[in-house]
Amino acid sequence: MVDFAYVIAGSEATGGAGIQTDLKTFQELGAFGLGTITCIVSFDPNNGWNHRFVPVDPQVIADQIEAATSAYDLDVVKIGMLGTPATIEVVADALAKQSWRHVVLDPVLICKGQEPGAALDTDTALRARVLPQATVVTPNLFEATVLSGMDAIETVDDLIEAARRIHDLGPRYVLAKGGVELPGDDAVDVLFDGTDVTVLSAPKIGDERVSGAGCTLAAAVTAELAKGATVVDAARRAKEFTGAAIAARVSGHLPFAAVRQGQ
Ligand code: PXL
Repeated sequence: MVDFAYVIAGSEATGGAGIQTDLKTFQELGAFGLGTITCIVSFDPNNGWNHRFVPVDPQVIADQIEAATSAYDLDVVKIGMLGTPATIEVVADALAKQSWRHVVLDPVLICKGQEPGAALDTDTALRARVLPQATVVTPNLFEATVLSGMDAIETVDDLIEAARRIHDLGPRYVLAKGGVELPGDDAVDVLFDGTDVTVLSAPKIGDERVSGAGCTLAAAVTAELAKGATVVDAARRAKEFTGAAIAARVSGHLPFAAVRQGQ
């Protein structure tokens, strides 16, 4: 049997995040990966490595999704960076055309090179069109703060409260990630299924954010779900896989390190 893991996300030209990371993760975890590109991010080495962001034409996104979903009977998809309300529209419409066993949403709200206000537009459109179709959503601390409407998330209890509030927006499972920014020695994630809270904890690896960690976690959840795991098992395995990818991180000329899968 072939376990298909499909991703709809942006390209990040240095290979540390985005769809490149998603496909590497799928490959390492033994799923057949295929992907649809929504936007192209090229960091600018001559301008503080800021993001240069170019959305793909909505019709070209629709064409890619048509090709992928016509080629195979896909039932598990990860949604990564969408970037604009127009992209969110076309992806949400395409998702609604078939039923999915799992839609894993990494709610990437903004990248640095986008106009101010883009996070707000993206937040509004994601909330209205994609979150209700998601079965699993994986916000980081910033995204959990925005999506929950809380003033701040400073403790594990706050993170649990944010997960509860985001659950009310429609997704079946919320996997909220504390990351390095939530105070404490451990990187804590909380999984809320509408009834039970599962706290996943592992010692922090360094105290700097590593590019692509969030992409890797959501992609690993997607691959494990594609292979038939339950959401709680998928979340546990994904956290382990992401920790290993953070530990094996690579550094180059960028001001941050990037995850390396499967070392
Ligand atoms: O890590 C978030 C992310 C997701 N997708 C793309 C990105 C980034 C961050 O740079 O460029 C395409």
